[in-house]
Amino acid sequence: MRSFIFGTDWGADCDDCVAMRVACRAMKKGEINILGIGINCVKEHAYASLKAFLKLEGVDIPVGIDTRSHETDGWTWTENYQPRLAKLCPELSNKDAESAVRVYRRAIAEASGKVEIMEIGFLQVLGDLLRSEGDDISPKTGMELVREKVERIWLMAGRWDIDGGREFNIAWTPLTREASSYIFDNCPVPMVFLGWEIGDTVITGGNLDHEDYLWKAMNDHGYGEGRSSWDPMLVLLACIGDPENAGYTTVRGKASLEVDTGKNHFTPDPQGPHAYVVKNHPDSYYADMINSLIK
Ligand SMILES: [Ca+2]
Repeated sequence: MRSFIFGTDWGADCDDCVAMRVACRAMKKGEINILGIGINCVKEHAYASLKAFLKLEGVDIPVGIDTRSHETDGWTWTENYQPRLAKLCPELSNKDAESAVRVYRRAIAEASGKVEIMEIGFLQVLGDLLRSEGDDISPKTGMELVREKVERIWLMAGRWDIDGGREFNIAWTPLTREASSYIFDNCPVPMVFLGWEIGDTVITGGNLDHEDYLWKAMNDHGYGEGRSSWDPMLVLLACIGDPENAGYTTVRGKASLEVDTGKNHFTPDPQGPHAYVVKNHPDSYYADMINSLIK
């Protein structure tokens, strides 16, 4: 079975909740294993609300957080769906969470085989992982662990339909801009990007029963009618594991990012370490698939 580490800016938007359900359902069906989750956007109830969501989904996965991630460019961090979920785990707070980098290092070091990473949020935890030194978990550096054990990284990141696009996950905060640029230039394993332009017009979640806690989370965030599917499309692509089978064509090359502006660029190259996906089907094809998986 394929094993994953899963990064999320849980709380920044509600498509992460839809994506989390797609991932949890795949895990419950025995299609994938999720070894650890890292939250790279930390609000007051981040840890408790995600642990509650996982409990409701019927899975138990180690969760770490990045305590620096509140340092942003004037973002108003509203709580939206987290307080309602956090009430289900009142004994938990962010102080109970380990650092996301430690969760990742342990998951990779202890994995019996290869690991893949799916990321639907900011990239500073992945950057910190790559630059981590040996510790009590493993004498190996993060770069060594990733090179030896990580097979591929799947990212909802970038805007690839226009040169110089700026996309939230890699452009919004100084932390993620610096980390994204570093990762694009130094990550030793292949990366597959699902860009902003792919999921924006694919709307999912509006079909859910109004008693479903996933629908309540989406409604708390202001999207009871459904939300763009940036993150669930990335998770579904990663779970299927083959872009062609998931309904995409890929463009190979090398991604780069301007640290000061957050503008992304892509140089096509058939041998490049990166690829972004392009849709082969109308939006309804992907929306129907996700809506049936989360129902
Ligand atoms: Ca996200």
